[in-house]
Amino acid sequence: MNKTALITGITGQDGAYLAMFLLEKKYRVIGCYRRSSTVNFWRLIELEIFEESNLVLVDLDITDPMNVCSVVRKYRPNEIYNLAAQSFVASSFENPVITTNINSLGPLYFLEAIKLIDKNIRFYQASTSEMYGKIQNPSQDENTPFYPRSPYAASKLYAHWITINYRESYGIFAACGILFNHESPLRGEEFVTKKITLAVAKIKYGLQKTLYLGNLNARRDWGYAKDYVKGMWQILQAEKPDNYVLATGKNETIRNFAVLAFRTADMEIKFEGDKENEIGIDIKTGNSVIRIDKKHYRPAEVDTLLGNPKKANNELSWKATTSLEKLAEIMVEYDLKSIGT
Ligand code: NAP
Ligand code: G4F
Repeated sequence: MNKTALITGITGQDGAYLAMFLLEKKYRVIGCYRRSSTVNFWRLIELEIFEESNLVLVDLDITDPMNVCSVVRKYRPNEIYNLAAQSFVASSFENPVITTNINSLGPLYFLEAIKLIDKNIRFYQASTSEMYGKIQNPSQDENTPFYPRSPYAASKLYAHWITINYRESYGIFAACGILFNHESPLRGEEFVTKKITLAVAKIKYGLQKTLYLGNLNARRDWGYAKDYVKGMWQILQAEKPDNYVLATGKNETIRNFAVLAFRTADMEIKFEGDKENEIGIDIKTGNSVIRIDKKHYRPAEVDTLLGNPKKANNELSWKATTSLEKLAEIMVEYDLKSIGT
């Protein structure tokens, strides 16, 4: 019989790609979304899976424990992927309580539901490299100590440890993927890569003059979301539940990602000036296309992240397959096409 997977956060970047991946594997997918006044299924439509008969869309706000329990009881999935979150780090400084309610208590409600309803249900928790925060080792793996630097990271750290605790206390197959940044054309527009690639397309078509960014020196280990959702599935197919880092093992600055993205659209950028006076200049036109706006600085920054995916490579045969240059190209080409039509 085909397996059933329940995905929370189906309207988000990863939820949409994971649903597509699992539907291709012939799963029945219970896609959970929270009701809003505006319909929010554009990613599912974009991936052409919205009309799939094996995709069942279910109204579920993960901050409601009764709602969580009744959905788990009704659909009795084989696997649950908890991807729902308030996932924007900057917002978590403004909304720490709602961030914690969603990111920390949401997974706890699922773990309790599994404990009470069916301990055979496998559970995936979307842990994050943000938990390493002020890094305690130049490259981070499953044994690197955590040092969260935002309410978001702290909320995810609770979820990470409570998942491990339910695994150890009740023998539940509860696993954590510690994923480093992963991006795609379907990335939310507030995240820096998508903000950059969208601006590149708008500047190219004369619809925007300047892109305002925050800290250009931050470094991230960026991969392609499509590679990472496969890793989530592999983590739940392992023999035993565990924690796995998924990352590329390379990192780059925000500044250099911007250079790569503009280059894809035939614009060479040079940087001049320092700190908040730094500007990115389009060499051909002389226009200042990048400027700093201090409002994008965070109260506490995660300066650099660099993942070591060795364990996932060795035990799951998982590997990130998309270079940053290719990722920038995929994203810019998508945005050029969507802005140009
Ligand atoms: P995303 O695009 O921001 O999607 C988040 C999803 O969570 C959206 O579908 C959102 O629904 C849903 N959600 C938020 N609050 C909810 C609630 N109370 N009840 C039900 N659903 C709720 O995030 P993503 O990039 O796909 O990331 C997926 C997960 O991986 C998140 O948990 C994130 O923290 C984690 N993660 C992401 C990365 C990354 O680089 N992308 C790295 C490590 C970990 P709406 O559409 O209604 O807002
Ligand atoms: O793209 P970001 O907002 O992603 P961030 O904070 O790394 O978080 C993302 O990845 C995490 C995994 O490590 C996930 F857990 C989390 O859910 C999310 O998906 O910012 C990346 C960096 C930061 O250092 C930020 O300060 O870019 C810097 N940055 C510079 N200018 C900017 C901007 N970030 C944003 N969003 N907007 C800017 O204008």
